[in-house]
Parts: sequence; C-alpha cells; structure tokens
Amino acid sequence: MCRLHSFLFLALLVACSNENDSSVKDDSGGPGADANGCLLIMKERDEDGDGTVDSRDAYTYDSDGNMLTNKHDRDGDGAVDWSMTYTYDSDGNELTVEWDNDGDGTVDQRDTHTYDADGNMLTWEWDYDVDGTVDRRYTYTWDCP
Ligand SMILES: [Ca+2]
Ligand SMILES: [Ca+2]
Ligand SMILES: [Ca+2]
Repeated sequence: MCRLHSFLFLALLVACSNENDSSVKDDSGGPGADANGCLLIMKERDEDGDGTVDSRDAYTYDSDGNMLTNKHDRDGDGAVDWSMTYTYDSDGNELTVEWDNDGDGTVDQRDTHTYDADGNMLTWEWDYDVDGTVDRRYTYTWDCP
C-alpha cells in the first residue's frame, strides 16, 4: 500500500471514489456497473413528481466498463447543457477528462493525468482554456514498500 506525502490526497480520494469506483453503486444510482455487470446509461430526475423530467444524465462506456461520456441535460429539454469525455490507459487509469461546459460541442477544459507503473497518480494537470498550456499542476510523490 502506498502512502502519498500530501494533504491533497484526501481531496483526491474523494474525487476518485465518486467518479472512478464503478464497482460500488451509490444511493443515487451513480454511473458504472452494478454487481450484475449492468451499466447505468441514463438517469432522469423528476424533482417535483409532475411526470415531466427535470434533468437527465446519459452515460456511455468502453468495453471495460470505463465511462467514456457523461452528457447532462440540466433542464430536461433534450439539449445537452454540459458534457464530460474521458480517456483511459490499458490499465483503466483515467488519462484525460475533457469538459464541454456549455454543450456547444467544443471542449472548454481538459484535465490530464499521469501514473507510475503501479497506477499511482504522478501528475494532475489542468488546462482551463484548452490552449495547450498547463494552468495548474499537482505532482504526487509516493512512498511504496
Ligand atoms: Ca418534473
Ligand atoms: Ca437542456
Ligand atoms: Ca464548449
């Protein structure tokens, strides 16, 4: 078990358990596979019970069950309001996350991750305006036995 010498690890753990732990199905029916291998592909919310969908999330996955896209319809009008697109390495580590914050089909932000051979994250870089220049970078150092 590796220990990360940074307080940032706590925040990272939360983010990873929310987004990447596809083996656990949370109470709200989060994306990913359940115990039977079923993949959640659509979540619709009728917040006021009037029979009209108020918001909607649609998910796609690769053949390994990694989420490829999350398209969010904030007002249930059928038009995507924001979306996220993911890529992975052959070990299932998340390599990039692209954000289309306004649903116009153009990427607005890109996150890039690197890992060591054991899958420990080494860097987390943010390019907030997708100009190819890193705007924020976290670097992680691990102490492994
Ligand atoms: Ca409703
Ligand atoms: Ca919409
Ligand atoms: Ca956009």
